[in-house]
Amino acid sequence: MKIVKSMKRTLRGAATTATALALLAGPCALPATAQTPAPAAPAAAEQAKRPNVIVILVDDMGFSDIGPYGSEIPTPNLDALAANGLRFTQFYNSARCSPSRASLLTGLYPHEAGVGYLDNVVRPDGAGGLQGRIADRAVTIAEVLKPAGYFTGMAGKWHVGAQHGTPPKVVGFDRSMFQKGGTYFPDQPGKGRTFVTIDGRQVRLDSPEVGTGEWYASDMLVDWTVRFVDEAKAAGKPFFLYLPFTAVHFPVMAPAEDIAKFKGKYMAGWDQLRRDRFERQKKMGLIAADAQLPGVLPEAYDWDKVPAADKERFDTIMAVYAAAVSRMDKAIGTLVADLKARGEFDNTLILFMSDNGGNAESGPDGRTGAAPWGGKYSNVFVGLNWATLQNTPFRYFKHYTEEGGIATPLIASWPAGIDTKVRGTMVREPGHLVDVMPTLAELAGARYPARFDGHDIRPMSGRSFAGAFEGEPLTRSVPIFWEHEGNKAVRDGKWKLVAQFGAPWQLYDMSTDRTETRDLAAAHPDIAARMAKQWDDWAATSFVDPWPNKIDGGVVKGRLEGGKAPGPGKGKRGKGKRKRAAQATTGE
Ligand SMILES: [Ca+2]
Repeated sequence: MKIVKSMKRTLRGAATTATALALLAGPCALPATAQTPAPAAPAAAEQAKRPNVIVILVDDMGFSDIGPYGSEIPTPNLDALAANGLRFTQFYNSARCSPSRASLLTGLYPHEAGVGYLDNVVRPDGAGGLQGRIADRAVTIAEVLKPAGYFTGMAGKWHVGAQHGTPPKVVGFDRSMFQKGGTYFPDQPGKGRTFVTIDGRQVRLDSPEVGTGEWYASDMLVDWTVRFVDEAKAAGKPFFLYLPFTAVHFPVMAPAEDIAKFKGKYMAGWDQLRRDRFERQKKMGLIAADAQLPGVLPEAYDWDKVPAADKERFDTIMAVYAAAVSRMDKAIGTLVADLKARGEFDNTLILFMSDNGGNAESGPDGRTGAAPWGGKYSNVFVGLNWATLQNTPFRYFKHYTEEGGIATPLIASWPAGIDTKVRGTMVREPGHLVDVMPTLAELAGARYPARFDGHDIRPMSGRSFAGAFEGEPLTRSVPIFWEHEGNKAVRDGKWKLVAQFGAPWQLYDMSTDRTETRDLAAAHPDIAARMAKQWDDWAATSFVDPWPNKIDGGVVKGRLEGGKAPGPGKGKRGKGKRKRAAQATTGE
């Protein structure tokens, strides 16, 4: 705790000065050249106590898919981390894979970081918000912590511009092992899936160098992470490790014996299971007792009207997904056990998050591909109905800026650093991925630079949440912003303004209506106008260009509706490489 207090003196103590505001807040208020204060060098004894950090990012997992957030899927290892750490009730991502990852890694909003869309989309003129790579005006957490003496490593899905010049090796990671998203097994077929990249070197996916035997990705990635822990210890350094899991992105896969454990458990149907999750969330205090569960979209199916054979198909789809969540939790248990065996668990800050909400792509029917579903040749997409369950109690999905698209669990575990008086409690102030950089820079005693590698660096857009570890209230001087595919939102205190592409703004009072059921835009036009201007000003200064066309994000009418059964295995993934944002449909 000494180190936290020491850093707080130097960083938060300066928060009343203009320069420190650039460090802790201000996405666009100050020029990129604003000088940020360097914290005083911690004393040697305090240096030794700086935490190790492991940032775990799960892919396409909904808000309520783990036990601490109301799931029926057993996740005992995450339960334990939450019970002894902190749960954030209003933490946000940026609605989609690449944008969220860029934001998490840089402490900037996606467009500021150069990755306002998936990293295969690059604007011809290059320098704005769609560069398909981490922009020169950004630095990664690895680049900030490494000069402070940290060992840096990552294992998992990268998805922020390896093909455009920013693989992990180039942006501060001492060691890296990355692969295409959705890679679960060593001999899984698929374009771009035949190799992994280890420290910049392409290695066959089924090479023993990647993992031995018929590995499953969650286990294999934890093995790599623990290897990096050992390398850091051998070097006598604290570590920053980034663990972006394959799980639970499409094509969802899991070992057959795990899928078998969940078969039949989803025959209760999405409607009942959603109500069950909602009741658990209210009971645990995650959601207000008087919260309203929003109605489902008109594209969703009424479970009671689904034919029996289709119910079995849907049950299997969700069993595959539940198995993938369960195995991800089991792998986290292995990670925790290995950290404990090395005496490193107590002083390791573990953060657990999802990069976007549950995914409705493929519409209400979902997809299955070749049997056995969940096996290496299959192509399971959960679809809109199960995604609605996954995002309980919120509406909409990955791609969208309603709460279902952007709300993520955040679990923080750090036995040596989180005060005993707050362990097991919930942090209720809003936060965003942009807050991770300032938090880690503070705890590591690292300096966020004003210039790096010959370029001016934008001030961080977030603020540290380290105070929460001591039970301090968290304040925020500027709103939180979103834009993805023309879907947009602003969160300013208790108010949230949100709109889908081409639709009018809606206004919600999140203090009384977190589930966005009562639009107050007409009742408070002054507040809506003020926040719309906040968004416009932010977009104008944050490289956010107007988006050209509507993307459905999986909210489409299914084939089952109207009496026609879904196909046995519409095996095709989303359309191939998109060269232009205007052609984009679905993707990682
Ligand atoms: Ca994702």
